[in-house]
Amino acid sequence: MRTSKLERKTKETEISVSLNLDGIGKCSIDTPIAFLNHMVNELSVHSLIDLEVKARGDLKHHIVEDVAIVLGKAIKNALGDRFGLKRFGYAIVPMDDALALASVDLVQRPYVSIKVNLEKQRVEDMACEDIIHFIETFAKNIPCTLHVEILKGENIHHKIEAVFKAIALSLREAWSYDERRIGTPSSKGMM
Ligand SMILES: [Mn+2]
Repeated sequence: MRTSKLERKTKETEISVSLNLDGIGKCSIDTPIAFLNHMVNELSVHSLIDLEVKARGDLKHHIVEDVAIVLGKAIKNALGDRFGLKRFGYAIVPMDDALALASVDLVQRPYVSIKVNLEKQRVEDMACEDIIHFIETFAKNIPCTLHVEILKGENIHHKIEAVFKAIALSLREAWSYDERRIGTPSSKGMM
């Protein structure tokens, strides 16, 4: 079982994350931001990580950023040497009118490209720029390469939710084991 626990306390926030990458998608997400809880819940359910997150802090932006850092680093710790993994994963996920694509490479070279057309500044109780910041910060702390694109859609809640589901499915694929792979899935000999 690939598990990890991580806590981070600063003058701005207090975050704790506990996870099992080889879980069943059982989660308890407790932050003061309802839409963030909803999206991190989607990440857990569709990537099948068992995940406990507790976060408190002074400002929403700080909480969003620090949850992304701690969650990303906890995944990094659980992944270990990344030997035997499929390494790549991708998904195209619909949610009613919305269609989103995510593609991930678990090589430890952080690069994030997010191509989304969000016409509104907010969704539910979050600023859209904070959602984008979450995705960026999360991927950079895993670290991995992540490309995200919203292919179409009208409803902003659907569009963002489809993105999170696509990221979850991509990660699940990428960190699953390839039975035929011995050692590191890289011609360099390291990830
Ligand atoms: Mn929803």
